Amino acid sequence: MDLPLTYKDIIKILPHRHPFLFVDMITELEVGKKVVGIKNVTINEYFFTGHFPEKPIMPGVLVIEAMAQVGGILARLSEPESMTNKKDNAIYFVAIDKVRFRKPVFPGDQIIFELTPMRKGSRIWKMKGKAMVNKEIAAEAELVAALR
Ligand code: BDE
Repeated sequence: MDLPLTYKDIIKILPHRHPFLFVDMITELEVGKKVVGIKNVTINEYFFTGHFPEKPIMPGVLVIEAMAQVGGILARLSEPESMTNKKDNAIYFVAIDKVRFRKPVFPGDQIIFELTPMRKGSRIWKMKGKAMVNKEIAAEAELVAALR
C-alpha cells in the first residue's frame, strides 16, 4: 500500500466505521517502528452536540481512541499474520497507562498522532503515543494492545 493511506485503505485494516472511525490518513509507516496518523476535527463531529453545547471540545477519551486506532494500524501492518487470518483477526486494547490530557482539542484542529513501540512480543504490544496539535502535545499515553 502506498502512503499516505486514506479512507479506502484504512477501512481494509480497521473494522471501525462512522461514527467511530477516527483516523483520516496515515502519512508515515515504518513497519514495526513508527506510525504517524492524522485526524481532522470538524465542527460536524457528532460529539460536539453535547460536549459541550456552548463550548465544543473533543472528548479526551476519544482523542485516546483515535490514538489507539492509529496504533492498531501499526500493529496490524507489522504483524502480517493478523491481516491474512481475516476471519477473526482483532486487536484488543487491554491497558492504557500514563494518560495525560494537556491541551483541549477544538473544531478545526488537526491532530497528528505519533506512536512508537516500547515493547513488543508476538501478541502483546506496548506503544508510546502522542497527540500533537499545532506542534504542542494535546494528549499522551502508553497503550497496550493484544493481537490475535
Ligand atoms: C484543558 C486541558 C486538557 N483538556 C481540556 C482542557 C480544557 O480547557 N477544558 N475545558 C473545558 C471547558 C468546558 C466548558 Br462546559 C466550559 O464552559 C469551558 Br470555558 C471549558 O474550558
